[in-house]
Amino acid sequence: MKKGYVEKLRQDLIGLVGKKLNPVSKRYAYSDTDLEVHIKWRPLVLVLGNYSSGKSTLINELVGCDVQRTGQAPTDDSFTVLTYGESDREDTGIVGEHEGSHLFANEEYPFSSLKKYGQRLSSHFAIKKLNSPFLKDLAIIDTPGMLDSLAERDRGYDYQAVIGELASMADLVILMFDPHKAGTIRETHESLRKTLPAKTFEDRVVFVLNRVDECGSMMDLLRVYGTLCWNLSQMTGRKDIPHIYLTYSPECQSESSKVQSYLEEITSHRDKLKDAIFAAPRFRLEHLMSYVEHHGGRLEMLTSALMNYKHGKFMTSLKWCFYGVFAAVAVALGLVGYFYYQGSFPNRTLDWLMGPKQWGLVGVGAGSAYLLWLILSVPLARMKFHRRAMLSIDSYIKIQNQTEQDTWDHMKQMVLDFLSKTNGSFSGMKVRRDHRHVKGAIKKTTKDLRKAVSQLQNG
Ligand SMILES: Nc1nc2c(ncn2[C@@H]2O[C@H](COP(=O)(O)OP(=O)(O)OP(=O)(O)O)[C@@H](O)[C@H]2O)c(=O)[nH]1
Ligand SMILES: [Mg+2]
Repeated sequence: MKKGYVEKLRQDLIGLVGKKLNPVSKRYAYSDTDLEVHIKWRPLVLVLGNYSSGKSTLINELVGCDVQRTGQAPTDDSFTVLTYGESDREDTGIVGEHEGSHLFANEEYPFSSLKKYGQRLSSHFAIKKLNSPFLKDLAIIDTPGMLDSLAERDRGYDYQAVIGELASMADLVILMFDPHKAGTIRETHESLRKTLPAKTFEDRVVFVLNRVDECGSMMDLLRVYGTLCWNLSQMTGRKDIPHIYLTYSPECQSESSKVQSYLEEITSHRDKLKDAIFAAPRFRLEHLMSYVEHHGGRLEMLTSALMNYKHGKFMTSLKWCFYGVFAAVAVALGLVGYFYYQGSFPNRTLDWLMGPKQWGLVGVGAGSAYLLWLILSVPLARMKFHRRAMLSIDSYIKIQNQTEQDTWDHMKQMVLDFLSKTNGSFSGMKVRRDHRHVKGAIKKTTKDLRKAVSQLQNG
């Protein structure tokens, strides 16, 4: 019943994103793929970490068979998506396998946006279908181990950007370290920070210090743990330390560490980590909510900046139309004065008012002056406004906190691109309508999902 309820909610939400957010996203070139693509597939767990930190070993343990290669040196330079596949086989094993190009082209999967990273990535991306019961409710992605930043550049595709995109689709991100390299992932952390919604970052990212059996003693473990904490606080700029799971693989545990008593205290961490991974599908609703809030919030800011631009432009035009009235009145007065001194205006008031020829001339003179003013000055003023707005676009949006500042930093270039592409000529009414749609979608999602989440929590 719970499953059906969550599934229906999920479908409703995907429909809402497709109907309300997607057209807006496409119109302003916010995303080149449909927004709902990222949320329509199954719950996802992304495993990241240094090379040889034990990512593949953990995954093999979870799925119950040796599906991923493991080894001491950097072993795996590919992304592998492991998902469920039906089979009559009794034992757990691979029942289907495809290359990246198949995955990126197939609409069933959420990875089409990765196509833009080119052939190098697609030849280093694969999907394996396994008949493992663990994968019935979620898919898990094994990633190439992180290298130092110099070596990262040789991969032939933007590794950090790919990590960012995958992380934004994932319901849970496991960040794995090992005692030998406790904290060499500053860039990855930065790309996660940039792509994951700030509000859910803490819930979604799980830190793991793996291979702790290799520490040798409690003192060494404390030293490594301290180094990792220090590095994390340097990366996050925060003094509070996130929860870190201290784990090791019982299968790979070295003989010498089996007699070490310090490991007894932490044997339960491996199971707790597995429980957290098993629970990933439960984060799906929160993830969907934050997904809509995150992208909706960005689109709301984009449309709001464009609305403010349009308003500023309208006010500038109005101001110059109004100045034109002065110009017309000045011309009219000039003509009246001219005729008066020429003596062509009769002195008597009544005749003066009745003199159609002069009035006609004054009217036509003032009207033409007004038209000429409009033709010359208003477009010039609008052009000047556009140029100035492009330089001072920051003033078109009100920023109240750091989160809004981050959102704006991300959206600013998109606003500028749209303005320069359209040269500032776009329908203000359409932007206002889009803004309303986005706000409506966010409101409905948060209301429906908050209710659903609290109902589910209360059983
Ligand atoms: N002692 C010990 N060895 C481990 C543990 N986990 C993994 N290993 C070993 O460490 C080596 C690297 O493990 P992998 O699972 O291949 O590591 P990885 O993170 O997938 O490495 P890359 O794919 O190269 O990024 C292998 O030889 C494993 O047997 C552990 O908890 N303790
Ligand atoms: Mg591996």
